[in-house]
Amino acid sequence: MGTRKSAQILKKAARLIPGGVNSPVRAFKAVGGGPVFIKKAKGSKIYDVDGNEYIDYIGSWGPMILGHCHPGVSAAIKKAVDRGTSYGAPTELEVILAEETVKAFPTMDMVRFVSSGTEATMSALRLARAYTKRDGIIKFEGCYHGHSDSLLVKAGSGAATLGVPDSPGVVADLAKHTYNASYNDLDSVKAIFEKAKEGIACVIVEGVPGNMGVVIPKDGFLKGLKDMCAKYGALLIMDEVMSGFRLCYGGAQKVFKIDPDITCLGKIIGGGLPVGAFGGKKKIMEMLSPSGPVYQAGTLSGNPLAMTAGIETLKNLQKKGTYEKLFKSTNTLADGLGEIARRRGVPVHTAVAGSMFTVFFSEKPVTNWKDASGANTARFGKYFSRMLKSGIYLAPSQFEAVFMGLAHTKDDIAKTLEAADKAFKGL
Ligand code: KE4
Repeated sequence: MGTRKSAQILKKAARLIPGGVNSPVRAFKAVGGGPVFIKKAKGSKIYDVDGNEYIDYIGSWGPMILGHCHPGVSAAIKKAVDRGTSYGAPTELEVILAEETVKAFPTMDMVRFVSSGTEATMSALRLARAYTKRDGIIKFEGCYHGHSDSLLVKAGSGAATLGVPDSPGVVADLAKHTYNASYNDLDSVKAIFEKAKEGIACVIVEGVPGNMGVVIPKDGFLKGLKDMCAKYGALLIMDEVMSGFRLCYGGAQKVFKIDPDITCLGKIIGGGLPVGAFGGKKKIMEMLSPSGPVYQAGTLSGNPLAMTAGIETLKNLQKKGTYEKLFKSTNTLADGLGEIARRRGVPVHTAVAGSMFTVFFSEKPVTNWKDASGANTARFGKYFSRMLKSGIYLAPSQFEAVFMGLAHTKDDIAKTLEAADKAFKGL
């Protein structure tokens, strides 16, 4: 049916909203062409304003693990609306979701809700700096933790040198306190701990990276980070905004048996409404205002509709067989795509973590940003566009993930593999 209406709306949108979008990755810049504007979604499908139907593997970048318009979640939100949309005052709903959250993530004694993953990681950094009375932070090249200034910082000339802003507007004086190590390389972390003149407050790491594409932690890497943090008196912050509830009902820390000092959550915990969270040990969390001196706040933090969506989503995720079903469909699709690529003579490397995966257009395995950035992004762009034309809605970037949901059916997977067989041909 073409995408004429999307193109028309984009023209108007671009006059009013930078790039016509409210989050850059949605603009399709990495793959060319213009974005399709969405009109509605249901289950595993998403529909654009021209009436095209797509099988949706973005799922709002992770939150829609139950599928769009899940009947239980939608009904609960509709009922909640009639009780009011926001009070700016405490509600029992926040306590219910807090209880559920610390039950799912027993490494947390307490949790604070915010409205995005960015807010969660930004606040976690402030808390770690206050708790340790140190300014330095270590992150990993290729990992993304939202757009707060200290985290929009790339490696300087060498891994152990001061960070430099990864975006104009990030103050160099702040960026220099952020150090970038190489993922899966404990020596690069040790070098920073040893060389950084200032003390390191924390190491922040994605539970399983999904923002350079999915990259699997090598055996012992995460444990090594935890041990190194203990040795140097730094906190380990595990950013599970993407991996939490996606790798299992307890995130990467449950899969890899890691005990982080602070965990950040988002996406799924809001069931499609704006929720982020950060939580950790009592002695750290109690430093947060109003119990302690570390200020952090938010008008819509703990919003009753968002809490309702989160509670309902987590309730459904605990149903028997949920993750077995998710993992089965994830592996069926990931293996199928790898098989087709091989048959079509296209070198790919597939990385699967729970119910998310990435097909890297790479001749070799991807273990860090250096490997990932060597992927053939032009070939990915062609693949993406061909799949979109066949009604398959993938993340418009090689450095993102496929998010499987419970609403994806065997028929969806068959149709996706059929489309892939055509897309890989002559790629
Ligand atoms: P938000 O502020 O977008 O809610 O969360 C930031 C964030 C923090 N930590 C991790 C591990 C994340 O993946 C994210 C956000 N993920 C991207 C997808 N790669 C969101 C999509 C977008 O930016 O539009």
